[in-house]
Amino acid sequence: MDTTYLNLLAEVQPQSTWFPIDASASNQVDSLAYFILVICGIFLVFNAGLMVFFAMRYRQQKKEGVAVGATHNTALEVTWSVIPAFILAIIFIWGFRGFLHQSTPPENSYDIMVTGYKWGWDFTYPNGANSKAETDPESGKAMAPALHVPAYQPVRLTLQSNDVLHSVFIKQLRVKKDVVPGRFNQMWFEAHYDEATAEKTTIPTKEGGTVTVSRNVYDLFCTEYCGQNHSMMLTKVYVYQPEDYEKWYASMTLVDPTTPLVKLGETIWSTQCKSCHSIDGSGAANFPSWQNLYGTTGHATSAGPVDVDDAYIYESIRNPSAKLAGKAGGGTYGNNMAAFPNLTDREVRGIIEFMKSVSDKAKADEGLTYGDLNLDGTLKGESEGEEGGEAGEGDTPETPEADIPEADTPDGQADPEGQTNQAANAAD
Ligand code: HEC
Ligand SMILES: [Cu+2]
Repeated sequence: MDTTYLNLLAEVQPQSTWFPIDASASNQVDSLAYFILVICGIFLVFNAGLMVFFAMRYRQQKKEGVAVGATHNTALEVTWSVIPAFILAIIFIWGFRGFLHQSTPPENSYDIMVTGYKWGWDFTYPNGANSKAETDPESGKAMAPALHVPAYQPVRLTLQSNDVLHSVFIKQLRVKKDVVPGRFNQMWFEAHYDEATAEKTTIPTKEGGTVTVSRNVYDLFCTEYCGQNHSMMLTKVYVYQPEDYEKWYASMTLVDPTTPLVKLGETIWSTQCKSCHSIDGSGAANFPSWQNLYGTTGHATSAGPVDVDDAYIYESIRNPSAKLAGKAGGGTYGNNMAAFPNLTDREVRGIIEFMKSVSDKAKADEGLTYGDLNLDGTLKGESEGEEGGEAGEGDTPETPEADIPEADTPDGQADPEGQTNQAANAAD
């Protein structure tokens, strides 16, 4: 089972014994580190040299009795106290200035909120959008959401954790900071843009076309061991030249509040769930497929048989370990899904609607499927859908199918929220 995760790992860039390239304009670490290295080198050679020299020069040659050592030499003792004290003072002042510099984000910083969770990152940009799970540009494998930043502008990250201790480490930018539950930590950097090592890539625009951008790619690590899938938190930092960052920023899809729920759910599935959950029954040996899942009665789980309804799905997403899905041949799939605390309730609602649309059992109940809807949420066969919605209510407390056609009306918002609360209450 664990080997499945190996497929999901983003790949680490080649490592080196020396400092990785310095992509930071705000970096005050390297010079001090090299200074300390040189001081240490000088004293290593000096001390070891003296030791060898004395051992040879004053080696006992004749058996003439014990030498009488000098007990004091004031000049020598003052020298070897004052010089190191002076060097230590330089290191302290240098280091402290760097520490202050690093802990004081400039006022014109570009703000990004970072939430660490088991096991991934959520980056929220000033326009309210999040970066989505992506594909590793080097290995082509799925990877946690990445951090996208502009070059030549101070970037301030505000760090918070949804669960346990994590830590953000970007070695090329020389920054590292713990991500602590219940606390907002801050860190900042300003990145260079380096044309020579930049990659060119195309990103989709909002208008449906594509645009080419160039960017530097670095690794972003979690450096606080945070549990079984700690390594899945490895992701990338993309540093764009400023005009390209604008293009990326403009392309970010803010979730349009009028997006119909099924459509919203499909988008989330294809970006965040598809790597494990199929909707056509495939891959069921490793992960439960969503095909014909919704509406199943007596569905086997680690907590006994359940009915797959809104409450069960809500709980499976918010708290996956509560009831582990059972395999067809007996046993469970194990506790192998991370919670998705960052999905909003409306997004969870959307996933539920999408799961219904890929389940015959839900269709039989409600008479309305994803295929009956236009992409903008209106019904293809208007009258047929109305009927289906009303006639199919049955004995379940939720009748969300009837709500889909309303989702794109201005007041359609109220309904999905209500539904979600119902689901949440039922899950309690
Ligand atoms: C890393 C692989 C992985 C990813 C990605 C993943 N899941 Fe899961 N999911 C699992 C596993 C394994 C199980 C079975 C164990 C359990 O019930 O927690 C499961 C179970 C479920 C179940 C219960 C299924 C059943 O048959 O009872 C739901 C619902 C679910 N996941 C929703 C989601 C949603 C929504 C997403 C995306 C936002 C998602 N999962 C992403 C691995 C994954
Ligand atoms: Cu972590």
